Amino acid sequence: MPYTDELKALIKKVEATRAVRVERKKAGEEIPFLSLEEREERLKHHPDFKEEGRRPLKVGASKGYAIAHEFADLLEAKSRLDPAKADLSQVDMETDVLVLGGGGAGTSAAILAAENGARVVLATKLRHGDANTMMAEGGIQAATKGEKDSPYFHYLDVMGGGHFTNVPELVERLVTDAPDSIRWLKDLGCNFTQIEDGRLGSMHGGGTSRKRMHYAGDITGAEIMRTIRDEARNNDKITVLEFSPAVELLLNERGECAGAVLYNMETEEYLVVKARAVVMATGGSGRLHIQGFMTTNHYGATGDGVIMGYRAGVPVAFLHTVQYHPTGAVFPEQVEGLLITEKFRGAGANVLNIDGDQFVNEREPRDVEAASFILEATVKGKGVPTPAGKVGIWLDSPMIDVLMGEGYVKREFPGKYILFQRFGIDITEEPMLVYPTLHYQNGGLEFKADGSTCLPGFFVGGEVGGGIHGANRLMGNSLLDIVVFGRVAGKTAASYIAGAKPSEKLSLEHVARFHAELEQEGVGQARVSPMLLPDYTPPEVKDKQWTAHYEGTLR
Ligand code: MEZ
Repeated sequence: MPYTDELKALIKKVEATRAVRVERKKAGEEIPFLSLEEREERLKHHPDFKEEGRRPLKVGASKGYAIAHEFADLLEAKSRLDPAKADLSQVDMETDVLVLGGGGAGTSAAILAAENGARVVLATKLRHGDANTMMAEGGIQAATKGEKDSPYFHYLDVMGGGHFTNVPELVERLVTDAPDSIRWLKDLGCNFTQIEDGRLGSMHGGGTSRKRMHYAGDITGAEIMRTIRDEARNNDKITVLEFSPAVELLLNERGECAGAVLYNMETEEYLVVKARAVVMATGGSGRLHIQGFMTTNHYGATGDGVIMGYRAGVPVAFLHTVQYHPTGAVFPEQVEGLLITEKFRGAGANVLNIDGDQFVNEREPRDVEAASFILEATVKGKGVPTPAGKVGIWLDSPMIDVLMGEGYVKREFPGKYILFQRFGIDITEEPMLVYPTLHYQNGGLEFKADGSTCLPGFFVGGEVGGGIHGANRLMGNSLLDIVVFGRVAGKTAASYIAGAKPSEKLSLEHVARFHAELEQEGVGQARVSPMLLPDYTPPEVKDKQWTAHYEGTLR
C-alpha cells in the first residue's frame, strides 16, 4: 500500500527541513549526543524500566530474579513431556555432539565440532537457516583495520553500550576473536562488500567510536548464513535434522548432560538422541511479543533453549533486559515489525517527528534511541499516526542519496529498496515510517568464555546465552557473537568429549523435580513449554476448533 494522501501531506514537512539538515550534516554539525546523565533519564521511557512489566521467578536456579511476565510464564510451566511416561531405554540416535539450533551459532558450532573430530547431529525447529541470523541486515563488527582501531576500542564500545554491566571475560573473548572470525567467514566464501582498493567496507553503528561495521549490502546475516550452511551441508560428519526441535534435555546417572528429546513436527513422534555433549544454540525469543511489541524475529524465535537449560539447573542472566530495535517498519501494515537496518542511520539518515524536526541524534545506543522514539511519539504526542491506528517516526532515507550521491540507497540497501517498491513506496524519494520493535534477547543462560556452563557436557553459543552484551547490545555484535561463541562452543564441546565417561542411563528426573517445585509453589500447572511456535489463532477461531486440545501451541 503506498502512502495515503494524509501521510503524503506530512512528508512535505520532512522535505521542508531536509536541505538545512543535509547542509548541517555536511558541515559536521550533528545534533549533540546525550550526556550519560541525560541518557539515564531518557531510559526511564524504555519498556525495560516498566516495573509492572516483570515479576520475580518463583522456581528454579534464578528464583527471585524479576523478568518479563511473558518469559516468566514459560519458565514457570510444565514440560511437554511427562517424565513418567517417556521411554528413554530406546535410543533413536547416538552422536558425539548434539547441536540444538540451525542458525548462525548452531551451524558454526557444528562446523568447529566436526573439524575437531566429533560426529555431529544438528537438530533444528524449522528449516536449516530459519533463524534470526538470516534476518540481521546491517553488519558485523570487528576491529580488522590495522590503523585507528583495535579490539581495545571495540571492548570499550561494547562495555559502554551495555552500561558497563557486561561480563568482562565474555566481552574480551568477543572482541579479540572478532578479526579471526571475519577471516574465517571470508575464507569460506562470504561476500562482504568491498571498497575500490579491495578492503572491506566499514561504517559506524549506534554507540561505536570507530567505523568497524562490515557488511554485505543490507543482507549481511543472510550472506553469512548462506556461507556456513553450505559448509555444514557439505560436511559428511554433520547430520542435519530439520523440523525436529528439542523439547527437553537428557541427563545421565552422574547428572551430566547426555542428549535431548526431539519432537518430529511432521509425525508428532518424540525422538531420543544420546550425545556425549550438547551445544544449545536455539537463539532468541521475539515471538513472545513482550509488552505487546511487534518483532523483527523469525517465526520460531520462542526462547526454547532458555526453558530447557533452566529446567536442567542452569541460571539465567540479564534476562530482565530486552532489546527493542528503534527502527521497525510500522507502515505498510503488511510489514509491521520488520527490521529497517540501523545501517540507514549509520549512512546518515535523520529521524524526525511529525513536524519534520530532529529530536535525537540518530546514532545513540539502541536502548536510548528506542526510548527517545517512545517519549517523542507517545508522551510528547509528536508521532506520525498510521491508518492502522499506530504511531511512527520518520526515517529520512532520501537524504542519504543527497549526502552520498545518487544511487547509493539502491546499491547499499537493495533488500529494502525492492521490498518497499512492491508497496508503491520509493525509499529514495519518500522516508520510511518506523517504531521500536522487539529485536534481541540481551540475556539468557549463564555461561563462561569457553562456552561451558555449570552443567557438565552442556555448552551454549549465540543469543540463547546471556552476559556478553550486558543490558544493551550494540549493532553488529550479534552476528559477531554467533560466529565467535558458536565456534568456541563447538570446539570446547569436541574437546570435552575426549575426556567424558560414557553414559549408562538417560533420565528426565530433573524435569520431574522441576514439576514438583512448580506444584509446591502453586505455579504454572496450566501452562506448557517450550512454546515451539507462536500462537496467532484468534479466539473466535479457537472457539470453533471443537476437537482440538491445545497444549501450548500444539495439539
Ligand atoms: O546487530 C544487529 O542487530 C543488526 C545488524 C541489525 C541492523 O540494524 O541491521
